[in-house]
Amino acid sequence: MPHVVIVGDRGSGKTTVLALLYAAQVKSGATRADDFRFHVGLESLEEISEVFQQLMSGSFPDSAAKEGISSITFHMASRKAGLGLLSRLRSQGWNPGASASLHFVLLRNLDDEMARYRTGSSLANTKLRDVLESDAMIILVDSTKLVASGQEDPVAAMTTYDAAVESLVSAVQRSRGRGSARRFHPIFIFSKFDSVHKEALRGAGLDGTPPAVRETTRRAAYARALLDTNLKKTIARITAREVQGVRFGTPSYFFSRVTTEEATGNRNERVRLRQTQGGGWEPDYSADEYLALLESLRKIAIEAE
Ligand SMILES: Nc1nc2c(ncn2[C@@H]2O[C@H](COP(=O)(O)OP(=O)(O)OP(=O)(O)O)[C@@H](O)[C@H]2O)c(=O)[nH]1
Ligand SMILES: [Mg+2]
Repeated sequence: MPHVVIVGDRGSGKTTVLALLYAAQVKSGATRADDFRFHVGLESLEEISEVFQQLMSGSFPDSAAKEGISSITFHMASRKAGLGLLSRLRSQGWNPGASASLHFVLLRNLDDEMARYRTGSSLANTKLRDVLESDAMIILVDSTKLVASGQEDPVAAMTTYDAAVESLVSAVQRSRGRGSARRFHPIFIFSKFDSVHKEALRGAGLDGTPPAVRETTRRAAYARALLDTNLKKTIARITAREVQGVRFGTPSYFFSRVTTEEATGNRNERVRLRQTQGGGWEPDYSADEYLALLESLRKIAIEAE
């Protein structure tokens, strides 16, 4: 089964992103019931349902749930697969070529893990092989930590994180044989983009709204304007194509936003809910981004299988 490694600093929004990815699958399953279905592997069902329910009741994942998820499996199936009406008529059923499973491995405390890795011991609490053999890496970028060019702080969390991600990517490169046919897909998710500092955007000459999912080129330029300053080493590593024979897929970029209601008195910051077309409720989040992310994950899974 293909593996996706999710890396992110402590508190960078990993659990929230997973819960929103789950929410997007629920949405996708509900609105395209005929074409799409998914389920979560039994071993992670309870944990993901819990954080999902917390979001649905307006809260961010609580610290009890936070400790839970270190790996999760999503199974996705589609009847469409872009194969057109003919094949649909022919098969009249679920298209095996369009079903995909993905195993996600979460790496927290990346800095500690990499320090341990460099001293020769295996990545703590994780299946080292899953990480090194992964097909894709989701690199979480905590948008609240982004700074403008010239404002970089050599001891800031983002700088440390950049070095840790870069060394993880190069560990993946080293572990692959020369000329390995499998592609490795870097995926950047800007978490908490609703709370990005205006100065970071202004400093990069960007406005507050990233170009739409379909505008691939403009969108990449927008993301790179932020990453070239904030994740220099990682970007340099990933754009040095085919180093040691590893083929990198074109990086993709997604922006995760949640509408929040400010903390008041004894109440924590809340996630705003909105009504869905069907009359139900869902968190007010960047659903388009997540549906696009799901689609690209599905493609990666199919390519890898
Ligand atoms: N405004 C805003 N805040 C967010 C968002 N996502 C996460 N947060 C905040 O960041 C905190 C941590 O989010 P989590 O999803 O628990 O982060 P994590 O990376 O799983 O944290 P650990 O598992 O403790 O490392 C939340 O409690 C929220 O306060 C977001 O999209 N927008
Ligand atoms: Mg967490």
